[in-house]
Amino acid sequence: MSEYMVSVKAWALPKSRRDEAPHYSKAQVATVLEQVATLLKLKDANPFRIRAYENGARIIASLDDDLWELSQSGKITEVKGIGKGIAAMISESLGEGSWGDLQSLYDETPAGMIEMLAIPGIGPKRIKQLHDELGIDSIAELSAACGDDAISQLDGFGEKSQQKILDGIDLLARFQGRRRLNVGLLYAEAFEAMVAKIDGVEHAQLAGSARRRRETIGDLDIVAAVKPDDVEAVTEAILAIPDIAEVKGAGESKVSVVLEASILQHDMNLGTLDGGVYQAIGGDDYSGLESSGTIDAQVRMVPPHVFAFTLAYFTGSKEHNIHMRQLAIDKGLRLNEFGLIPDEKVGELKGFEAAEFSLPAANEEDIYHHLELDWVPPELREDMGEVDAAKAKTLPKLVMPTDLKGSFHNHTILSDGVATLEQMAAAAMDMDWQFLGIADHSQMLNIGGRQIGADAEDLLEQGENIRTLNEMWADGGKNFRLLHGAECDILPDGSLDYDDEIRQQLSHVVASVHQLPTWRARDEVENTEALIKAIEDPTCTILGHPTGRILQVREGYDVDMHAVLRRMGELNAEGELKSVEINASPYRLDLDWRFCHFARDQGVPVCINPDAHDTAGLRDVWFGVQMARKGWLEPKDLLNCYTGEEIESMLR
Ligand code: DGT
Ligand code: CA
Ligand code: ZN
Repeated sequence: MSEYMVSVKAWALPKSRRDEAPHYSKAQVATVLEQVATLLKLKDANPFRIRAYENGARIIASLDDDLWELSQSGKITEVKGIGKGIAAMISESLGEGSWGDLQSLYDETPAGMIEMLAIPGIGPKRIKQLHDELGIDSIAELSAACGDDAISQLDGFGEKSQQKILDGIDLLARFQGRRRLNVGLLYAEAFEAMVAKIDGVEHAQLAGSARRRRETIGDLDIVAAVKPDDVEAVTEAILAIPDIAEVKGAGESKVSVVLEASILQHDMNLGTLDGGVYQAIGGDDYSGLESSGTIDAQVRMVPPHVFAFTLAYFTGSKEHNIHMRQLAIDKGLRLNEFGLIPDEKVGELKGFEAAEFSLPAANEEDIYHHLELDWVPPELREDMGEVDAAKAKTLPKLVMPTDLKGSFHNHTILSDGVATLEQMAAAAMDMDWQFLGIADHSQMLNIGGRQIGADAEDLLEQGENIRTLNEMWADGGKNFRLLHGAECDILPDGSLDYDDEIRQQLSHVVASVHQLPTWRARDEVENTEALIKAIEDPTCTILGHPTGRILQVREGYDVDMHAVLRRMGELNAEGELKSVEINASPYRLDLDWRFCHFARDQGVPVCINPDAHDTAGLRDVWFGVQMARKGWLEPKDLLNCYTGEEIESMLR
């Protein structure tokens, strides 16, 4: 049974954050109507009443006209589907900020029943039944009842629905807490832009783990430069942002809020996912959670001359900060979020008062220079050697997205992609790439009993098509080529899918494990042996998503990655080309960035692969670049940064 802690925000009627009417937005009114309909369902209320609120929510949400104007002119009752009662309620809420007698409806519903609504696959009707028959009032109680096998005994439930509920609780628990980098950054960029354009905010910048490009994000940290006299007004303006679901705190210099998905302006598009990833994350249930999710965010307001220090401090990491602070102490300086302060000047003074004596810093560079360090890119601030390298002036010149000239592992309609060769090639040319590696799944691959991979015959035909296209581009003087590879399954014994003679006809082979259950059931020794056997196959060029992890869903299988990378290093030293992939899908980011450094030191070239399943998916390389940067890699360490011609001659 589930050991996860689950805590979902209960519902509350919005409180007006404005001094004057209209007190709420159309979206807020629609949300309340929808919530009321659900609360009424939890009470088993009159179906006509429920329907009235449901319809009302839908109509208001899709209304073109200004709701406040309609309400003031009294025309709101003329809107088809909006009854007198609901119209009056809307007018009251917009005009006066209050919600009539709805508060009691919210109050009388146990918070735990509302929390249970967040579990995928269980609705108000069943929650009411669980409440009435077993007295279940919270997710914790529901989880326990499943563990006691009590749910499967209920009328209308069974083993299957009990398991589905458990899976749903699991999914919800995993989903909470941290969000993947791609999602965290969507919220971060939207919120940062809104804060930055508030009057009185001189500039605002994202800090924290999102700025350091960690693979998952706990909460967002924004630092804003605001003159002390403006702090109150800026605080008010932040709190008036309509996409704030909840205000957790608003102090003198800090605002803590929960952001709603509506801040993203448009629906979150998960794109075409790898079939395996899609299944692993929980399919449509997950998509639903993802696009309705929230994230915590903090804004810290500081006077402009302190901004750089606060930005550096809240960028972290904590470990990097501690190392920096120690360096400062060695120089008789005190480093904190307010300044870099000579000890002898401040004595007992603290905080802003002490900071008046700080050395000046117009930007982060100045802070690092005061300590005789080169500026450290945020991605490197993990206390993994960057402070020493900054002192020795040996920090790497990190790869940038524009350094990439192509990638090696992408899918088309031949396996589970949705775009043709021509479409994928056009998208790659749009990115100014010189080459695009096609690597569709091999024949073995099944997902849910359906063959996803390409038969050998079809694969060879794809090769013909690629040759024709390449000739056309060459004749037209276009510096672009498709590389004909395949993503060959690594079988449990380490051998590769397809016959040798088929693989020998390809420009490159991405060897990947997909039969995760088998590998996860085995120990590290067996898995390491099998992976080494796979990379030793003369046709193997790239080790694809080396551990099979899916972020926030499952760990990879046990494997001694150091041993695998060492062996790959030996093979490269012998003149073979064996590269390890950073799979850039934000669900994977595998090879983990923590191993990049080691791979490079072994002489193993790394490649960043979007593993794209549609044309938009090619843009995922950006996340791979972020991980390569976190892993200290420079263009010369990455196969992607060679020219198309160089790659052609390396692969042949
Ligand atoms: P997250 O939110 O869990 O993804 O990770 P961060 O790195 O954003 O951590 P968070 O939000 O707790 O704090 C933001 C930064 O503030 C953190 O990276 C470093 C700094 N910080 C927080 N607490 C401490 C502390 O106790 N000591 C020091 N030196 N720095 C801290
Ligand atoms: Ca954070
Ligand atoms: Zn793939």
